[in-house]
Amino acid sequence: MDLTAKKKQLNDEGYCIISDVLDAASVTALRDKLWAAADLSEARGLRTRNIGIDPNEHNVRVFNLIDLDPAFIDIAQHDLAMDIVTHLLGPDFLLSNLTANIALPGAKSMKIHSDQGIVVPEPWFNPWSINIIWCLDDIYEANGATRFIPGSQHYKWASELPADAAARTVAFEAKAGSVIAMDGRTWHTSGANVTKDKQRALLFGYYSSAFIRPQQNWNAALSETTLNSLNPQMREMLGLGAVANTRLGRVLVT
Ligand SMILES: O=C(O)CCC(=O)C(=O)O
Repeated sequence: MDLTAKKKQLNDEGYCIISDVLDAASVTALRDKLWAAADLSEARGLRTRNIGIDPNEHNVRVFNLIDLDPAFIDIAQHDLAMDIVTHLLGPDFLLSNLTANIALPGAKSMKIHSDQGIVVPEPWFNPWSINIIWCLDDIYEANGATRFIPGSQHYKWASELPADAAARTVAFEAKAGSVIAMDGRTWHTSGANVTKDKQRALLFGYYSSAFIRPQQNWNAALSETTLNSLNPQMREMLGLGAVANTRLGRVLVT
């Protein structure tokens, strides 16, 4: 696999797909841990269904995964993820969150959006955020694969979104164990799962440039156990240290 070519595709087309990052056993283990994490989240009082961003209860949303199982801390700082995120955003970035969306049969599309548009006001001239999407199932149109508008990473204003945006979306296709890297400016949505019995589980590692306040302050909800387990890279990526805004720092000292 030519990672250089994949990174170029991410630059040129707003996404790339890298296959065979996780082997089958790891995918199965992560899927099991994800369902256990969903149960733990519910037990802690953080709902996983009907949370207001999906049209019905057939999407299972699990937030703050790094506080639910250490396996997700490893995923959040996986070498491949770090490499691709650094490629697009540069070295100064934060992990906003690691979440999951399991689209069960009957799940329908959410509203089309760009993730960068949620955290940075328009116009959007640069990639300042990225989603690293981990496929825990094969994903394809019928089981509700994420849909995106090709070329939409170039939209600078929300007004550039075409009236027929939904019709222009294309479903990603990837095997379980793949990673999809998606420029935060790419407009996208979850697909409808029209299968009878196929699930679609995806993990979303959302990273943004360090000067952007993350979408939600999940760090404030990390347990003592999780906090004590974090390595220096993870602590830095979560913005837990008393460090300067490094991008600004570089401007001042160079
Ligand atoms: O689940 C998906 O396919 C997309 C989810 C998404 O875009 C979101 O939660 O913001």
